Amino acid sequence: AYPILDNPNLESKEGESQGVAFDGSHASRVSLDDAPTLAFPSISTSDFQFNYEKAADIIVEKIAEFTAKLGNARLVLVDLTHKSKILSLVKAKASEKHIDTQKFLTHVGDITKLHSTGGLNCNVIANAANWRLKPGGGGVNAAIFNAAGPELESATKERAKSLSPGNAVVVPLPASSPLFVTEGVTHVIHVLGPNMNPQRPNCLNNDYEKGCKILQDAYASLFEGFASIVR
Ligand code: AR6
Repeated sequence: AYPILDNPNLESKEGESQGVAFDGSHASRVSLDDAPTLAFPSISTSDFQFNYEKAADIIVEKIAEFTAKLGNARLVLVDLTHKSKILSLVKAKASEKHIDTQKFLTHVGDITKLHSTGGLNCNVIANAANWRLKPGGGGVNAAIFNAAGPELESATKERAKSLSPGNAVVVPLPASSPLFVTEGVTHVIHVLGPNMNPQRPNCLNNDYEKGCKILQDAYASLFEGFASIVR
């Protein structure tokens, strides 16, 4: 029911108006009610050292494609601090492209505490995973596996043993997982992006032609995975 999503072919269409800054201070006043919502981190731009400008272009391009087909569902790009370079870049580019502000938001906060500390209801969260789909390794992967408990590790194993760059795997979270109980997260989507860090597996040695293609595929797989849950 939740296959590994491989390079989906997707139509493209742009959204309408500007993306809203959705920081903690506004969270209680802006309601996302019960619309299906995917919160996702910027894939590959921290430990995997992918260029911010190029990543921001790809994020906005893929959001423009998908907001048009998501019905009332919403996408939220999350990062830990207000100083996040990728959040500022994506906000600016989303505004230039007139992305629909009802369908795409940015949010400053911990992706594992969106409901409890951010007042934001997101039923699906994405993880910037490693190819082994293992806990640890730092970054958002360590945070999500820690917050979700061993339930996520076993549920992940049932779906896939590994992931190749540019792909995503949808994992339904057991109702006993702390992330389900406290945050209302029902699915985690693991995504593997392109790696530009020579200390990590499958380093692309600055080959941005390949890297951009893989990052586009990664977001397409992620958003297609989310769409498969919403449908
Ligand atoms: N909440 C929200 N955003 C976060 C959080 C959090 N708790 N933690 C980090 N970020 P990274 P990558 C942001 O390095 O570059 C792992 O070790 C962070 O600021 O987690 O794809 C895996 O095992 C950045 O914007 O992922 C892989 O081996 C974004 O999440 C490798 O690192 C992604 O940063 C993946 O590297």
